[in-house]
Amino acid sequence: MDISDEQIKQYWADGATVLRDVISPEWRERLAAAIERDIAEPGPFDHSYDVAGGRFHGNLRVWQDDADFAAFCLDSPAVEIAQTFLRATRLNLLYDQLFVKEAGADHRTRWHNDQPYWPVSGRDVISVWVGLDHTTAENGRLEFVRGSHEWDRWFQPEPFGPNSGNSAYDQNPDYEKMLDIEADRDAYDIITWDIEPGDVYVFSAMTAHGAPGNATTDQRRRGYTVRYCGDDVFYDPRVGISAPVLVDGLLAGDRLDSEQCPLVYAA
Ligand SMILES: O=C(O)CCC(=O)C(=O)O
Repeated sequence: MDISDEQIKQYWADGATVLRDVISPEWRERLAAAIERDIAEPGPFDHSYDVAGGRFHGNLRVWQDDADFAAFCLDSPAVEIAQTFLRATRLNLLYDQLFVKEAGADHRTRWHNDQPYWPVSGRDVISVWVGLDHTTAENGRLEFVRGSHEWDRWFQPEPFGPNSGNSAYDQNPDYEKMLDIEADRDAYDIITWDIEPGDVYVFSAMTAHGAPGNATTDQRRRGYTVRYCGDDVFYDPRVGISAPVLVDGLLAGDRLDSEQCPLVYAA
């Protein structure tokens, strides 16, 4: 795969970058079909909801119920992307997640950073967000605050919608309240890219990010994110974690290797 040094530098300097046309039509077809299966019959961690204009379909750990999602998480270009950006000698799958904003699902993904929701310590925590549609500001492209992964600010998890799947995150006294970035956008260095099917956003779990709702009447916005952890990551079940991503059987300080977080690459 063609990943340039500039893209790797941008990921580490800015906390996010974009890769063009790295997911083949064959993989996109498999993912698209798997998404329709999950919409028709959602797995157990469904966090979908309806907004006035359209439906948001969200779900996580979908690879555990679907062979095509599993193949993508365990043995697809996503693994190589994560391994390359993290320069990992070992890589675990953390989990995967669907974010489908149907036309009219005009509900913002509010600004947040991910790692406060996840039971992992370390800097080598990365998301590979696969775009399956032409995606612009109108139907919900992702936005990132440049450099925010270096802030070392842990923002208190809050629900994303009326059905977040876990709407009562415990308050962690060491976390701070999320900044109202939307109300003061000019104060932040916000970076974003339109994307086409097969492009991916690659971003750090500490990068503040969000996305507008889908304000179109006729364009879906399907996003499928896979999260991976590299060499410096250990299990760290803090207060405030999203319950579905806790891992049974692991103790604080353990490597993630487990049925839920398999090792997908080892040098
Ligand atoms: O797709 C979205 O709207 C949000 C994605 C996101 O927050 C993530 O992948 O961490």
